Amino acid sequence: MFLALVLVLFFSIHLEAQLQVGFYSGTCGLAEFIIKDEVRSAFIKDKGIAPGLVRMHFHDCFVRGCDGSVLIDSVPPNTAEKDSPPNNPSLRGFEVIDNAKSRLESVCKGVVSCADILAFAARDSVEITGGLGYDVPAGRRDGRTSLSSEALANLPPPTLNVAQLTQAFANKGFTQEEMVTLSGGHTIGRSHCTSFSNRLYSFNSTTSQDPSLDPNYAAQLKQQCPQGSTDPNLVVQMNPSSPSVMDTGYYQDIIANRGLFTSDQTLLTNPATANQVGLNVINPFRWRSNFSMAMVKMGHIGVLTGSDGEIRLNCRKPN
Ligand code: HEM
Ligand SMILES: *[C@@H]1O[C@H](CO)[C@@H](O)[C@H](O)[C@H]1NC(C)=O
Ligand SMILES: CC(=O)N[C@H]1CO[C@H](CO)[C@@H](O)[C@@H]1O
Repeated sequence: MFLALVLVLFFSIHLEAQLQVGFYSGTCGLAEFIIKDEVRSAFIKDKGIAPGLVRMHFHDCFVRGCDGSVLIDSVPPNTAEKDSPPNNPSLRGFEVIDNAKSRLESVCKGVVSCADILAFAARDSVEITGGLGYDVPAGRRDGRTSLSSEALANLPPPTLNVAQLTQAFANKGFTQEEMVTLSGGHTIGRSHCTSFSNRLYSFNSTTSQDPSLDPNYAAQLKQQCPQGSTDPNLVVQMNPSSPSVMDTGYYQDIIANRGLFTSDQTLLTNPATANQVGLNVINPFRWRSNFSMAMVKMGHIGVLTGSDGEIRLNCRKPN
């Protein structure tokens, strides 16, 4: 009887294992401050750190949940998430996480998970680029597995149409509305030419340039991304009018047929998503608060809590 009670208690606690705002207040009170400080000083040197960390959190959460798996280095023969095509060479900001982690290890050893550091750093990046700050529920623990194949299978490619995007986000528990909201992350940052050059040069067998792309913007992109360029490092800014500001410029771009990816411009092809794009343009406050709420929700995907997983000592390798 007692054993049964213990089991019931164990499982109910286990099921309710949740993240908590202020999780480290008793065990590492300076954690959030230290992370914010590292994000700030990195951002001063390189504005690209902010979009890099926002995207990194997304790529962590969509693959095996927010368990810091995106941070693990490949160890042959395993190819880790970070070395799969959606992440390499485009993902950036790993050093910020490493620097925060080493400071945290020196003040409170083995306490703050890498998955939480990334969640806090993404929030700080939203804030530092002018987005609405939000409390980050914490208590994630780190996973021990990172597989390139899972990044490929779970991260939506930029060629998806609105139905496919809706499905990809539904697979992670999001509504179509939340998908549109989160896509607004593309209001900051950059893209490699390789992520959209098909729209400029090889759209389909009869049409080389995507007709849904504003021809003037296409011409500009062609200058920045010459056909047949062998330089895999060529990049362009997303939302060129304000690439470092968390505003609704992304949605304005879409309305002007200047969404960079097929997956951006496609939001105009469905009545419900097009309507939402328009609402976000008209009411930037709506998007700002929706975005922060959706980021909090994203941070809950598939988290390890309680005694699951571990607190990695080095974010690049399981203990
Ligand atoms: C809706 C499906 C999505 C697709 C298909 C997609 C695809 C992409 C691609 C192809 C890039 C450019 C990578 C490169 O070539 O450098 C990119 C960049 C970026 N994405 Fe997404 N993404 C999506 C959703 C999101 C979400 C949900 C967020 C965050 C909330 C996000 C945040 C970013 C940011 C901030 C960048 C710029 C990264 C940098 O400057 O380093 N994306 N995305
Ligand atoms: C190529 O794209 C154009 C413009 O969207 C379209 O009219 C045409 O039918 C497409 N051709 C093929 C072969 O898919
Ligand atoms: C997904 C989401 O949170 N949508 C909300 C965005 O903001 C509007 C207005 O503030 C709400 O009505 C939506 O539910």
